[in-house]
Amino acid sequence: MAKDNKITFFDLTHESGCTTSPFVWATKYALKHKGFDLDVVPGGFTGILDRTGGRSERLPVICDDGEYVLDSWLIAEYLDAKYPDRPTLIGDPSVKVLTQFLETWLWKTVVGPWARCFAVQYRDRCFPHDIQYITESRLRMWGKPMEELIVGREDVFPKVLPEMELLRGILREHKWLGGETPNYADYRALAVFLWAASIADTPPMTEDDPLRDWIDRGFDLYGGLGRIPGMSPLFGLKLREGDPEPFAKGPSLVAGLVKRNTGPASTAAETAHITGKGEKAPA
Ligand SMILES: N[C@@H](CCC(=O)N[C@@H](CS)C(=O)NCC(=O)O)C(=O)O
Repeated sequence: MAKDNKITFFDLTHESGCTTSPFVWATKYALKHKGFDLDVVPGGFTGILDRTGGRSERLPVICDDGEYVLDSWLIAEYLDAKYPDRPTLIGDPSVKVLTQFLETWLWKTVVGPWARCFAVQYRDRCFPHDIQYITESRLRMWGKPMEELIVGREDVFPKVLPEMELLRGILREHKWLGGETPNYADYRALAVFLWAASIADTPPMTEDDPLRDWIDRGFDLYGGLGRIPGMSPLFGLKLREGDPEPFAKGPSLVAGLVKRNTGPASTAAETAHITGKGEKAPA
């Protein structure tokens, strides 16, 4: 049982102190959601095995009154199982499955391209003693030197934005992925943007991106957990002529996905449109 309401949290940060890993960010939020204070063990990429007493080469790791738990998902499940009386992170098992689906999509559409766009900053913001390890390990991971990965990134940023439309569509209809209040699905998805803000030397999203509201509310949670010094702005990308529309200006998803059928009045506009008896597409 957490002593003095504190859980030891092994962080993974840049020299700025900003947490750099989406997995670690999600865990930070999970601990706060459960109402714990964090006893932070700071550090970067090298020395993880030493810091965790030989228990892990990867972070996050937590230690709850002597009990070590490794892996972000296992930590979230541990917290729900051990502290069922505190706010739930995952709850129904389907939340885990659906969140993993969402996250896999988000990593493919956003994390992958942005990791390449920000590869140089990801290295340069590391602690000096981490730079050689990150340079060599990420060359093996990504297959190219960082300076080569970022070539042409000005063409990549505008292409990523329309790909996020599915997330925008859902968050137009719901305050949080968790519904009225955030849950672990929000933290897993927000972690992508928190990670990006830890390494973005140029904003990857436009000022008026509809995701901004959810992202801002997420960064503000728990006393501004995502607002620590060293985080970079995400919004401010200037589009060039010929770049794709960054987000849908009207309804973004097939109406049937987001509209509730409450009888003919609710589907009248759509029916008029698809039967050719109306001019306009339904709002
Ligand atoms: N499945 C693990 C993945 C953890 C992981 O890969 N963490 C990375 C940070 S993104 C790490 O610790 N990397 C250390 C390294 O690259 O040496 C989890 O969900 O916690």
